Amino acid sequence: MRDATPGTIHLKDYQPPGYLVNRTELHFLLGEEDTIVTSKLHLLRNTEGSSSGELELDGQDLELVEIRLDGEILEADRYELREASLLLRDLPEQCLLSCVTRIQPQLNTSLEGLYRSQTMFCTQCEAEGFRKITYYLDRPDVMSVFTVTIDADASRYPVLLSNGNLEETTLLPSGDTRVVWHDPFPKPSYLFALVAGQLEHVEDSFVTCSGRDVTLRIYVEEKDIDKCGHAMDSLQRSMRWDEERFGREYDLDIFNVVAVDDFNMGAMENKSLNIFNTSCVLCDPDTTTDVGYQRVEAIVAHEYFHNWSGNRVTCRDWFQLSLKEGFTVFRDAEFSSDMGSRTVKRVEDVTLLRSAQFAEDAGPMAHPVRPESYIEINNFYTLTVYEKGAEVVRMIHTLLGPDAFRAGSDLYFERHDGQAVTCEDFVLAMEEASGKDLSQFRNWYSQAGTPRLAVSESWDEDAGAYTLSVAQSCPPTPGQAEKKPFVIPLGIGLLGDAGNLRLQLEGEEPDPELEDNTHTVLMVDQQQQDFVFTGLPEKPVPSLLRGFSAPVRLDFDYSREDLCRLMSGDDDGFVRWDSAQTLAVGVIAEVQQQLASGGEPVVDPLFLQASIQLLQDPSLDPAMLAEMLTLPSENYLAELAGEGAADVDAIHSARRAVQAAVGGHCAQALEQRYRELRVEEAYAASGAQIAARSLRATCLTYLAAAGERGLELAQEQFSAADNITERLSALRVLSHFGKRADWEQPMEQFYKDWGHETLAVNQWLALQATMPDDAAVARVRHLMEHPDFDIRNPNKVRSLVGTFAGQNPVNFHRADGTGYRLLRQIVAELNAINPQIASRLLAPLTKWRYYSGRADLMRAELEQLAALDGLSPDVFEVVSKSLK
Ligand code: B3K
Ligand code: ZN
Repeated sequence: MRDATPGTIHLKDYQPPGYLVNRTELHFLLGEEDTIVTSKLHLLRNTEGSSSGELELDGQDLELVEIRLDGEILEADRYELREASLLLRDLPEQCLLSCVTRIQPQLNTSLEGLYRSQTMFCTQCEAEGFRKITYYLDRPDVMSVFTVTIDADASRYPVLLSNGNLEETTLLPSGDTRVVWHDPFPKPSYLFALVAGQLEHVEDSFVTCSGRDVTLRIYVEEKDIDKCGHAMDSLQRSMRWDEERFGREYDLDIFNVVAVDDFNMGAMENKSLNIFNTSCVLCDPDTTTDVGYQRVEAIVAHEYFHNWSGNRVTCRDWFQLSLKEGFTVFRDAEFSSDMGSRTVKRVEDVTLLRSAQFAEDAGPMAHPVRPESYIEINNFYTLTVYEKGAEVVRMIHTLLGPDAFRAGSDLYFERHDGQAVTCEDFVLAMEEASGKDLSQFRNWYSQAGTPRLAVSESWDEDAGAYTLSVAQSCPPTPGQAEKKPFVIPLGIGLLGDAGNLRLQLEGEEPDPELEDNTHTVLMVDQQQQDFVFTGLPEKPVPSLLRGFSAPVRLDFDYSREDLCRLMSGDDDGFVRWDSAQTLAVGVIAEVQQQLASGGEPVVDPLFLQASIQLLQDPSLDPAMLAEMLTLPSENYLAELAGEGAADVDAIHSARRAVQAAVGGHCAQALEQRYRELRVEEAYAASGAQIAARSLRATCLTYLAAAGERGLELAQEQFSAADNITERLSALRVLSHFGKRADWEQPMEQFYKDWGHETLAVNQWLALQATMPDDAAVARVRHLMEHPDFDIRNPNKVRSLVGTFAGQNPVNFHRADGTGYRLLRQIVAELNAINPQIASRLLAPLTKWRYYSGRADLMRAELEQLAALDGLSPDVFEVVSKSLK
């Protein structure tokens, strides 16, 4: 909590630590009222740090019971207790510092440090939670070998876990059990973990490429023991994939995963003891949707991959967060692409990037992939650091090619194993292994904002020459008015009447070796560049930004006919989807104008025809077709409208009108696909079944937008479904397009049937939070009083309030301001309970500059938050930067 204005931490002020902690011995006495933590830190002065004997250990909300130096009690005048640290002076070069602290995990609602989740103890230390456990050099560049002893009442806490290997289990005279865990790999404190509770586990194994047998365990509450199969399979697949694709072998004999209900994010990669939010590990057809199954696979993989990209090689400081997160997201995206459909995965990632990361990059919290300053590091676990960071790694992969990229990755891991390093070290390894110069490319790490490419064409019929002129720019972001040009790999092809044309760039020798010369990647590295293609038989349609080769916005003035050609005929799956999106954006904008001038909406027949053609194209994978038919989201349309111009009601009505027109025009084809794709077999989270259900849900949405038939089919689907995916997609259609009489009974029925399953209830809350009807705000308030709602549980808060603010634009942005007020009130309450969640929840209010006619209302709520007593640094940072 804040007394004075929280300070800003700057990358430029980085200093190596004055001391290193060679070994860390921790002893925990877990109790119901108090937990006593005794630490023994084997300290050694750092030759690279400043040479004074001064040491400032981080510590927060701790009660210091005793402190000793080399066995002798330290008198109070030998140290200074500060608000968030313990200062020691005149320390020898080498010493043993022991501290006894008392903490109360049962009162820790921030879910950072050691805390209680239901009946168990668990930890979350990244980024700076360890300092809530004991005084320590709580920074990632201090790596230490940990030995952890836990004493606890075995009847309450039969399972006692920490990192590394279990060395000893003893029964103490007090009746408590004592366990000792030792982790041989030096690690920073943020990777420390402890779990104690009444847990069951499933066990399997994995034989590594060098033949070592690894025991794999997933610990859960007894009631969830049947929901671990998918996560276990995903873990084994991830381990194999990381060996094959990145040459990374697992390094201990045991790998544990624990599921906890109260968790601030998805999961945490603590060394050999990953802790997961239950929502990101448990899977069952009645509680987990298809998307949920895919997410579990991706998150299990992500956390596992951190064992190398994050744990063995970690970050020097938190400004380097993307070093581990961007790289690991890139790795998990590659894994998911290899496990399923590469194009669909790419489309999903781009959808997230465009609708949310681009908005972040255009908002008051915009920051580079490697930020230069922060007030609260927890505010920087962002889409920019994760998703844009992964795009930056992907561009390096594109620029180097797969082999040189792998060589760079091998070099990086080999050179820096056991070290805490920087993004610069990663780029250097990539440069050295490939011989490529990435000097200018580094701008992606230091400059915020989404670059814009304005592309135009000219055609010289006589010469058969086609010129693409590319201009790049990047809007100003906080603290960065001017930007230097980026290196932007621009994947392209040229589409002719009979398919993609052979490419010959002026001034380049034709490459006879090249089998596929219909695709190339242009290097855009200046503000303005021309690329001339020669020897063309006809004026082509350019297929631009293939595979979404760079995280940029691209403008090209396509005719609708050309977009239809790309949509049906281009070789690149991403461009096919993107052309459908661009077409839809134009059609929706046109309808929005018609409605604004009081006219009847007329949807371009070309668009309706294109939709029919897509539906009848047997060559398209149903999952891809579902993506192509899905209209751009209201959030994305608002983002495209730009600052001061987003009119959520008009966007909603126009999008609805287009849905209804497509649904009406294509009714027969939609119903036919809907019927054909019905899955007869029992539920399986297989690619084929997931694709079928996804396209069926898309068809059902259009049919319901157009009239009663869709609602009838949705009622049937709801009753017949053997899985939550189809139950929820039916309920969504009924509650978004039907009348109260259509959805009320099934909504109640769902709760009657699945009210005992927390994860199902969370999705039921989330669905109701998205309903576009007039009663939405009242409904959300009512559900906040529901016995299943708990403000202390982040999953509940995210499901109900986060979903409302983020995915119900017409109601969040109501002209009467009640949506904003609701969010402000819960953020104010959460500020005192769980600042991390409070600050995250706040994001939709920070976009006030976008919403026409609403900016004052939104600002007023932010101002009220700014005036709150005891504002946490987390909320303070977001509110103050948003109001600037
Ligand atoms: N590294 C954690 C995130 C920690 C967030 C702390 N506020 C999970 C992940 O990215 O894998
Ligand atoms: Zn991560």
